[in-house]
Amino acid sequence: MPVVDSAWEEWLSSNVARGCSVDSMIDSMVQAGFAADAARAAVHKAFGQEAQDVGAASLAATEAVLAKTAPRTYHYDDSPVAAGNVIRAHDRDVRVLMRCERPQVIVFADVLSPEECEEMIERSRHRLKRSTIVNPDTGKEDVIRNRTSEGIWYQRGEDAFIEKLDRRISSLMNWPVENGEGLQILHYGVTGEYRPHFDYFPPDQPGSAVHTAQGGQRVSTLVIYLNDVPDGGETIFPEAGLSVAANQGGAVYFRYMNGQRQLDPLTLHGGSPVLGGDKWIMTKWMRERAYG
Ligand code: PD2
Ligand code: ZN
Repeated sequence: MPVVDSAWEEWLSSNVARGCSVDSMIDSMVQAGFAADAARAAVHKAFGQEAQDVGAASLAATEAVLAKTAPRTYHYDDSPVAAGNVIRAHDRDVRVLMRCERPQVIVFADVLSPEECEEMIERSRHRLKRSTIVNPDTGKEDVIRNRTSEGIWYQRGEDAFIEKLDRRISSLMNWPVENGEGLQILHYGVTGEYRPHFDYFPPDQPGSAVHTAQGGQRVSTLVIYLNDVPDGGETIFPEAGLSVAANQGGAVYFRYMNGQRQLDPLTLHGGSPVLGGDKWIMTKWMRERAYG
C-alpha cells in the first residue's frame, strides 16, 4: 500500500491550491491504492493545514451559511459576454460557434491565431512540471489519475505578449483584466485526462475560504485550445450532455456564478482522455474582484 511521502504531500498541496474537491482527491488516492481511511485523513489534513495557515476557518463558516441560505435553483441572469456572431475582443475579431443558455457555455473560434498558439506552446514546452508520483511498492512513476497533465502558470501581464493575450481574453469575457488569475498552460499526452470537477471553490468545503480570501469566488472560465487534438481530449459537461472538440485557436467559455452569487452545478466539466496525439490548453479563470 502506498504511503504519504513527499511526492504525495506535494500532490495534496497543489491540488488544494488548484481548488480540487475533497471527494475527488480522496477518490484519486483510493484509486492509487490507499485505504479509504488513510486517504480521507491525508486529504482533510491538507485542507486543514491551508485553512489554519491563513486563519480562514471563520470565513469558511460564513461561506457555508451563505450556501445554505441561498435559493436552491440557479438563476440564469445575462452573461457579460457580448451578443452577436462576431465579437471584437481588444485587438481581434472572434467568431461565436455555439451558445448554450443552461449552463451558460459559449464556443469560440479564432481566439488566438495559429502562430500565437505555437508561440505559447514553444514558450511553455521546457517549463512544464510533470504531475507524477513514485509508487513505493513498484518504484515506478505513476500518473495522478484525476488530472494526468503537466502545467505552468504565467503571471498576469508578465511580458508584452502575455499582456496582449490577457487583454484580449478579458475583453472577450467582458470581465476586468485585474480580476483574472494568471494564464495556465496544461499539456496532456495520450491517455491524459482531467476528470469532471467544478472550477469554482465549493462553499461548503473548509479549504475553499483560503482560495476566495483574495479576489473572491471564481465566476467564469475560458479554456483555449492551442492545438488540434487528432482523437479524444474533448471538454465535456456531463450534466448538460455537451462536448467541445479541441480545435487550434478555438475556446470554450463557461460561467458559473451569477449576480446573486449563486453557483451553477451544471457547469461540472472535465477533459476526456486524449486518444491520439497530445493536447495543449491555456486557461483563464476570472474572479469576482481584483486578484493578485
Ligand atoms: O482540458 C480541458 O479540456 C479541461 C477540462 C476541464 C480543462 C479544465 N477543466 C480546466 O483547466 O479547468
Ligand atoms: Zn476545469
